[in-house]
Amino acid sequence: MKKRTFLKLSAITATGLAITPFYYSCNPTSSEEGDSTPEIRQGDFELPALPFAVEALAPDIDQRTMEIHHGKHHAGYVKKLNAAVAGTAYATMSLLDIIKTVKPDETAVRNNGGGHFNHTLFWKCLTPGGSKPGALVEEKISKAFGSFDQFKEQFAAAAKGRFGSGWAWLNVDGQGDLFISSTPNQDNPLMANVVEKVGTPVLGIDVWEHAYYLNYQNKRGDYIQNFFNVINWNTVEENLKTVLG
Ligand code: MN3
Repeated sequence: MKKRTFLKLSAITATGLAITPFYYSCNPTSSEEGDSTPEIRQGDFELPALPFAVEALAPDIDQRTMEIHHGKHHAGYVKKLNAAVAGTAYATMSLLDIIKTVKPDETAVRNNGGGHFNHTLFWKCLTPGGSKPGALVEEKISKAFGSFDQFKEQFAAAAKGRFGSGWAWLNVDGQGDLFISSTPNQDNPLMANVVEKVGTPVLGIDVWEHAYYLNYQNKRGDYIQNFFNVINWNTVEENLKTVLG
């Protein structure tokens, strides 16, 4: 099979900028090439480039944090994921399928596959200066939470309340409605064999200390509040559309 052919699946936004819907980009094996030849990959996942400059989110997320978070932490998950899948059935699967399939005791694939997936989603959910929620996001948030303020309050509470390291998520459930959840470590709501409630995340916040400690130290609540300044709601809208089909 060829290297991932993301561009084929690109969408054109209202601004004319080509972007790749997150869930398509995670699923390279779903291309129309029809290549069903089993092939044992040695793990060819790659660290995606940031969609903005490392300093572009400052002061909400500072440059040094971004450099280490992307260049060291995320890079580390990719490297360890490639090592973990080498020679296994996971080596021929898309990242999305790996996440959906992984079992609780498959620790290396669970932690590093989750780490790669979660951070790839996370970068796409950020943009300098933030953007405004789209029509579909507004409609779905209003239906699920009553108002945007109530959503914000509940999302922030989930992020703040996660003990230790983990993530808070805005997800789509099986009925196409939104719900908030939180997962420990690098788990995420798509891990059907791992989580209590399965969903498809369209927005996530990393609350590991490596995501904020250099700038915020112990003040996780301040980091969460400022995260709302840099959310890329265009990505969330695209994710939502892709998930709802
Ligand atoms: Mn992280």
